Amino acid sequence: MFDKILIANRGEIALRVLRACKELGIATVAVHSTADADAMHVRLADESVCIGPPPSKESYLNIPALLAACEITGAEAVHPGYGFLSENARFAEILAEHNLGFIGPKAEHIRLMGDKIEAKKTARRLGIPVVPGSDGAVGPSDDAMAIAREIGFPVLVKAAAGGGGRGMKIAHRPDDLALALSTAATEAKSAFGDASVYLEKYLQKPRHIEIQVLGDGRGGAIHLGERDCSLQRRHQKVWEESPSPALDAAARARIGETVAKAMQEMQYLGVGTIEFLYEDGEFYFIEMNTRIQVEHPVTEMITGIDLVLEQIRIAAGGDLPVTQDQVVVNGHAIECRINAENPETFRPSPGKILQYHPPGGLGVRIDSAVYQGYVIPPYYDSLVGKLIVHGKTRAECLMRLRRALDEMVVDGIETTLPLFRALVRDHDIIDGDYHIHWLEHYLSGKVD
Ligand code: MV4
Repeated sequence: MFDKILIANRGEIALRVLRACKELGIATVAVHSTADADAMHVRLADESVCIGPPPSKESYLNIPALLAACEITGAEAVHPGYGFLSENARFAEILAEHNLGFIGPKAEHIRLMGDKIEAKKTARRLGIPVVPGSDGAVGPSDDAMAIAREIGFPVLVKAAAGGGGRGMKIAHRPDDLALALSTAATEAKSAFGDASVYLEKYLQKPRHIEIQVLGDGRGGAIHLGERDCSLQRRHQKVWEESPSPALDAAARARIGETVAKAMQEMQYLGVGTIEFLYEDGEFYFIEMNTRIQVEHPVTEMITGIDLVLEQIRIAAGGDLPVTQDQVVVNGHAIECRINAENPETFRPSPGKILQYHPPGGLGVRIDSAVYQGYVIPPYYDSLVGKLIVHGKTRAECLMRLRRALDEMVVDGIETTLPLFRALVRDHDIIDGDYHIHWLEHYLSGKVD
């Protein structure tokens, strides 16, 4: 096991990693920008190193500064959290070249899944169901129209280097295809420096369902059920829950087994998430995330497995904590991402938190790094904290969530708490009847 870990992140996830290290008896090194000198992760870590000015590029993404911080403190491994360098294959390699551990997957798997076309090819090869589409990039010599007609309209043009919804264009009819292709390619070139695009059948009202996996890197891998992340705004998840209200035990077992088998075959190491669109009882692979995700607590609450702690154990060469047979899904969990934003316009609202009272009680968890008097800086994401609630059933979970949301106080800044207080009383939400476009329709006042 590692003796000392450097946490290359900030905010709630830095604190989350710190907690796992503390439980494992591992010393911690926090790094921070000058804007984060008063941050909670800095206060709670055993040591801290200032790595640069506020902009992420000069601090949390500054690889030489992070290597220097490891060198000064004698940290043996780096936990990247999510975002920042967490899916940077080159960073993982550089750490290895300096005899430092990377708490994450093998660099080759990070790189493979970063290329959406290669990821999809790999998924198909491993028996994971994919969205019908072009087999790879659509080049100038390909007859894109013939491929599109074969798939059937509407088709979606996606950037190979994309992900997170950037560089996607819908062609509803054959007449739209030429423009969709050229716009997507131009946008992809300027956003990612790679103009390659591919075609997929456009699914109209799917759900976003993702499967959590854990692999030992030696052919052992298990799945920990799904999370339904369909409630999103502009590709930002807002509410995540597990189990999905749309799945039955048979569908869950079928996709889980398929994914676990695929991860065994590729000898995946660490935590990962396979994202699917789910429509009319069928799963369609879209992407794989090779990091710990923001919404990981939802899975922790229903399985009792500490994903960050296991991630560290596995990175140090340890075994999986349980066999697939020992994974038991217990009850229901919902996470609300509470942001420092206006609840209607979603304009960021950084500033000083004047009053802070997190809710408590049975089944209520808060993952946050804020405190009364803390000033949310304007440079980073606007996550104030995650409220995660557990119950024996979805109904009990909703009941507790309603109560916890009413109890929570964050004053001095605007937050999205009022949105959640409305959502938790909405009939479609109570019925679990929503899809990936539901929230945007709701926010524009036209729920169908
Ligand atoms: C799609 C799709 C419909 N059909 N692919 C958006 C982000 C990227 N990860 C994949 N995305 C989508 N891919 C096909 N073939 C619709 C979306 C999509 C979406 C997916 C998940 C959650 C929210 C979304 C919002 C808009 C579009």
